[in-house]
Amino acid sequence: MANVAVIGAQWGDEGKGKVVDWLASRADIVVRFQGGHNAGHTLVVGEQTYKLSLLPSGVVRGKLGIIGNGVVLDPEALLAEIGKVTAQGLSVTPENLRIAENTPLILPLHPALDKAREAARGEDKIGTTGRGIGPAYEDKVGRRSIRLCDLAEPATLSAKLDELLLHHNSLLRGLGAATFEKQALLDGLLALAPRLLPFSEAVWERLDATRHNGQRVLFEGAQAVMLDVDHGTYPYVTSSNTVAGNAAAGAGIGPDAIGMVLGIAKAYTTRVGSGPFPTELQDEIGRGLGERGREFGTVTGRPRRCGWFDACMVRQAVKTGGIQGLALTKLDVLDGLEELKICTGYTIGGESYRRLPSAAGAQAAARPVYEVLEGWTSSTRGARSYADLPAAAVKYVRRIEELVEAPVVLLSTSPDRDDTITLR
Ligand code: 2SA
Ligand code: MG
Repeated sequence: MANVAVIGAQWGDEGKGKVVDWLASRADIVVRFQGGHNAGHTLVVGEQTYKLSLLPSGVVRGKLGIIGNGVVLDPEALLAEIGKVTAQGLSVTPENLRIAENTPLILPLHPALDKAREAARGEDKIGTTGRGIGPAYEDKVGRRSIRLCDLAEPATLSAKLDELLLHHNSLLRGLGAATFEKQALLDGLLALAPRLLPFSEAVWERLDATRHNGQRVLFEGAQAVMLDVDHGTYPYVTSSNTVAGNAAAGAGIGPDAIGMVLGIAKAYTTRVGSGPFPTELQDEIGRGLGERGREFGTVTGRPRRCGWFDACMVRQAVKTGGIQGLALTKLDVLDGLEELKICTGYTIGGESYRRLPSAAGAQAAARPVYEVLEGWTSSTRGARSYADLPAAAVKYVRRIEELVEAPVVLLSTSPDRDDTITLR
């Protein structure tokens, strides 16, 4: 089996955690290549539920986990998460977790700036997770980041902190937020250094070795294509590239190392945070989807907005994200609905569109064009073969394939890893 990259095809929370876990059993190394502890991947293994934010999902299955340079890493959050899963019986050590030495760090000033900015935006807030993700990526592109490797060089660290604080304290002051002292930050980082540096290495060498040693790599995406900083519903996006194209850059290996790109899509649509959502349902049906699907943010606990499946948007995510096959999750949440709608395009100011245009005004004005399909009354929950599905459910899946122009290769019918149907 070729190396696989798994990415979200909607606005996140499509069930990547389960699918990555399912695929992890067939891989040797699981790599996170973007995002940070804004991600929330839920894995159900027997009686245990693991909620991972930063750790590559493979750690649950005893695989080597790699945090790539494309991630922004909050050291405190990492150590807290390691503590949490250790209490659940897992072991995370430098033996099974490696972190790219050139990974930019999230410092306490990043969430402070993230939150101060969101407060200043008021009604127009992005609805970020408040984890400092955006400000940390700004510093990376602005060439100011403190990176993991800097923890080994106190003199470099000290000079870089001066530059960082010059930038951040003036921003924080402007927003009326508390500023940061250099010495406290420096002391904090130097205290963390001995706990973090044992994980640090040039992970590109290890990844390069997989080209010869037969080890299989799984690239684990976080968030989703419609939250991509270029291809998503900008500015209501996260600050990294979530498309499969970034799996290579965010890990430190050539794009040819990615053999197959699997997109994950929910059988309906959800979104957490602000921004356009053409198929959103603010009625009983939408509330029902949220209840049956238990749609609450893994990291922040925020209720997710719910709506019909948007095939127009997923088709766009397939094209821009590089998705070759789809895993469709949570089909069972649609059980019992009399009829189902699928969005096939939009009307914007009286004109028909088969794509979501980039301009924010047009996105906000997009009204869905629906195709209506028959629902099913029997339960699909826990179905393990195509033959177990009602005919209307099969029709629904087939229609999605046609509209998004990608085959559905996996169907997930419950959070349990075994309740997965392989279609091709
Ligand atoms: P940020 O914090 O800068 O990345 O926020 C920017 C936008 O990206 C969205 N975003 C997410 N959307 C869905 N799931 C995410 N992860 C958690 C989860 C979210 C949670 O898996 O449940 O617990 O609330 C995630 N991370 C970022 C965010 O909502 C903003 O729209
Ligand atoms: Mg999630």
